[in-house]
Amino acid sequence: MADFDAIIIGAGMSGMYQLIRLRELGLRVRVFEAGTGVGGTWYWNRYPGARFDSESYSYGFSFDPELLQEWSWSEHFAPQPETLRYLERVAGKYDLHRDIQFNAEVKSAHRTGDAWRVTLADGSTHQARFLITAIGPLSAHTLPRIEGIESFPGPSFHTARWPKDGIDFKGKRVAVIGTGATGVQTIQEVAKTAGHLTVFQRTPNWCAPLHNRPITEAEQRRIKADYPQMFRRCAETFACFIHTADPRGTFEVTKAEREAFYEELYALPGFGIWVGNFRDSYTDPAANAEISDFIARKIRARVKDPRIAEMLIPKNHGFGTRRVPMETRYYEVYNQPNVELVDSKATPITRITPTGLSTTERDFAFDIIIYATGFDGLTGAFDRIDIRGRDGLPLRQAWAEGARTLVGMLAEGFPNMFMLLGPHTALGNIPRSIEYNVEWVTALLRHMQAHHLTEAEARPEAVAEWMAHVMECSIGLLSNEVDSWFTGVNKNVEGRQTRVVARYSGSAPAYRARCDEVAAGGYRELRLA
Ligand code: NA7
Repeated sequence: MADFDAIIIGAGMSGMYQLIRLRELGLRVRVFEAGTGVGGTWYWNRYPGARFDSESYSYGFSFDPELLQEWSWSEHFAPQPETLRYLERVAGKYDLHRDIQFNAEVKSAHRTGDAWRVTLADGSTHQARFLITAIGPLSAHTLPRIEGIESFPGPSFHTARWPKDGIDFKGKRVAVIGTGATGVQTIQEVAKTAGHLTVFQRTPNWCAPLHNRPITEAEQRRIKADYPQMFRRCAETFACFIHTADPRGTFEVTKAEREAFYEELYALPGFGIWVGNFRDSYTDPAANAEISDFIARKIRARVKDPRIAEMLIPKNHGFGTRRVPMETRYYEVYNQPNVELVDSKATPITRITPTGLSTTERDFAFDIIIYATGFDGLTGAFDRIDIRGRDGLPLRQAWAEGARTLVGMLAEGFPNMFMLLGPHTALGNIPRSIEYNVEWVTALLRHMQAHHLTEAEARPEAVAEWMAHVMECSIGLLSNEVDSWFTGVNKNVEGRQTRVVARYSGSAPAYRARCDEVAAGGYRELRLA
């Protein structure tokens, strides 16, 4: 059995950065990664049209000033291949590959004595004092629970398992199932070349324009000169984006001013329309109705067929209460003669067939089927590994009634297990949270080294207090009243049918302040031995 000081599961951005930091502590580290390369989300999600919705320069790593100057993003919202190249470049620069084992899917991680024993799909076993999960909040992809999926002989893929060689849609009959952020990006790209595209939409989402464009040379110089200020701003905003809520309430301005502000936001690149809106947009139903009505009017103006426009306007939730897919001419796709929209709520898909699929209404013939059906969010990736803590306690059992954590990074009963993007950490512009969490875990390990401590575990009373805070933060959010991965719902997964408080919805600065407080107080919330 191989021995390490720390095992990291996953070589996405969090696993990569954690490896860099743990090396600095002089630890012997091994990263196990199921894929054949680094990049995590950006390794797996190669579907057509995959790209950032965060401004590229606000998304990259901030810890290496030299890298910031060396790397030039080509677009304001970079496409997936560029992001993957960027992460491969980081891996090359820091020679990360020598500590990463690829094609290494972790099947189980058991706390045995004072070590974590990790077993891979190939049956090999490895152990380490520390276990760090870098498995991502949106990595456990889910196919729909529809009979006959195996019977379709043509190319058919979940968007998060897209083939490296890509797929040619030219002249093909293509189905896309799902209209979340991924489906929207996929649809607008596939529609460009497909002979015929049929979109199966169960729930429409409120989408807003991304306004992507290339970064000019002058902008590039400005971006590079401005990095320290830009990252400082991301550290101050609610969700680590460059955008943050407008301090005004929706009804504190006149109707004309409100309309002008919405127009301004709609014309702005990126998430401004979502996270830069009036402060009460997602807590006050009347305020939410205003912005929802504005976006509905935009959809009606952009989609020629009024019947299709109504199908695309959400009726069961307001704007921004689910993840807002960002789009580039998405609505105009439905004006194309080669594109058809099917209401999968009215006429659900009943079966995938050898020639396509059937709904309650009719049979469809396809050459290619694309499943843009999302992920078992936040805790799904944990469920897929048999994790057992002290006294053989399965994590699935400990979290049967919902995840319980201390600052999202530790769990009672699971000593020396640190979760980089566990449930109840601040998310938003995720790399900003990754960097913070990696540095917090690294500081804890440094503290343990300095004090000759070998074991850290969350105290039950500290977990209870943190969970009470998590619950408190979620009170009054309109997003609580909607099914989505925000509320832990995935209709394709057993046990994920009802809404729970699945995520931390306080501000990132408040989250970090609490974590800083734990560190500054000498980790009293942890049992250290
Ligand atoms: P999402 O946002 O969870 O979207 C999944 C989509 O798939 C959504 O439209 C679902 O409809 C649809 N879906 C799932 N199962 C079915 C079945 N059986 N029939 C029809 N339609 C179905 O996942 P994404 O990948 O788009 O985005 C996830 C996150 O990744 C995103 O928030 C970004 O942060 C990046 P539903 O809404 O459940 O009715």
